[in-house]
Amino acid sequence: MTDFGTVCVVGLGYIGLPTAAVLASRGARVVGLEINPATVATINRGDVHIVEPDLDLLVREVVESGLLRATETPVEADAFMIAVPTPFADQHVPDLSFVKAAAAAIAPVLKRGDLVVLESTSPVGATERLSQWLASYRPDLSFPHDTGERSDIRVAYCPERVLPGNVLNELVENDRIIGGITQACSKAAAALYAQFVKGERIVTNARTAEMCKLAENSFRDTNIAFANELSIISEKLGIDVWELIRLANRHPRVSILQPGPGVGGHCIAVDPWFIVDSAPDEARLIRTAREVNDSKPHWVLAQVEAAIIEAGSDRRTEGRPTIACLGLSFKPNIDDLRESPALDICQKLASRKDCEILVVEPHIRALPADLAGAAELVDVTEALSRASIILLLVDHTAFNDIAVEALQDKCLIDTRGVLLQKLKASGAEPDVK
Ligand code: SAJ
Repeated sequence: MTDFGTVCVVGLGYIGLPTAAVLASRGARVVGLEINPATVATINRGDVHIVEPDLDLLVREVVESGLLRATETPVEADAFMIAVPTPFADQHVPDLSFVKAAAAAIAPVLKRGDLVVLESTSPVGATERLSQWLASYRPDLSFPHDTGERSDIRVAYCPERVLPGNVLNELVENDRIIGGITQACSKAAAALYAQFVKGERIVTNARTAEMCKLAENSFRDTNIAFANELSIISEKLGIDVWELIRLANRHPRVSILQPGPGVGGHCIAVDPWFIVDSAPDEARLIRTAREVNDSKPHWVLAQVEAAIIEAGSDRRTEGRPTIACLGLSFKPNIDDLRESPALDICQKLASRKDCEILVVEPHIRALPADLAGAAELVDVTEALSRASIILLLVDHTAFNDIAVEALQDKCLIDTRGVLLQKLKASGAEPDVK
């Protein structure tokens, strides 16, 4: 049982809903505050509006047991966990309007002794601003940015760090970084997370916790950028980048990540910009990594362009060449198309008039609206039999079954190296871009 009688989770999205459900499954009384009425209705029926393994079962269980309910109306609680979007606006400037709106929503129901935790990925200083916003809405209460350890309300930052596709497991098992504005704030937040986190709860200050989250995703972005840059250099120098990375990684202190068509998702391609915005002159490597990763889809498109030109002068293709795009999602074995470089590449190809586009994406049933009509969703067998250019964009496990024979006489552009390695292992001399 939790020490916090009622916990209010603000924002029932990819992070808020699993967090609310896991907390409720540990016996806490949880109220989910959500602005979208359709989401509120869905959850109160015991259903889910997002795809995440086993989340549907857990939500049904805790809604049926009465421990989780969703509402559009703020209610009193002992702890508030804010998990709302923090996108960036023009010029990559962080947009904290959803956090501010969350503060405005919960401020009227705050009472002395309450804890407010921000989980959304945020620029350094956001937790203090949250405290200031709350104080401006509730001048009758004291807040930690102003009165320190004696504050009526405790405010802390605790970033989510779960991997989409493995959220329920990582929510419980991962270590958590907890940064209170004061030590009393950290202590209160650590007690809340002790209710459902088995991983270690490590306490620091709010600014370090905010930067820690940004540093984690920037670390990954920078390392992927290194792999992507290597792939471009290797192509120029006639080297197989996949073999190169495999060999370099045999060094005991080298661990290069994998190149791809670019970096997608709503975290790694976004969060580094929060650091760049805070320290534009200093964050040189972080900015360049972003630019390298953002430019990778254009490099892939240039390769396709070259293949189309070649196909035009090739007797294998009559009329418009047919291109099979394998994969649309932002990473393997999921259905999430948000900020997907594969989707971006397919959209640009589909807008061309000089080729026919087939899309294979085993995790969706219909193409997104802007591709429907301009491309055709087919299965892998049909794609391989109709296309002369095969463009592998996502390393879905399902594509491992593609037979080497099916690639004969095809032009292969393999952004993940999966089919290329298979062809090389078979001894075939691949026709690759
Ligand atoms: N990618 C590569 N090469 C690689 C690894 C990844 O091109 O070697 C690409 C993927 O294909 C994808 C993108 O990077 O397009 C991001 O995928 P990911 O699996 O690296 O990360 P996300 O965005 O699903 O989740 C990340 C995680 N952060 C880290 O691993 C540091 C997760 O723990 C965070 O909670 C999440 O961001 C978040 O919400 O911030």
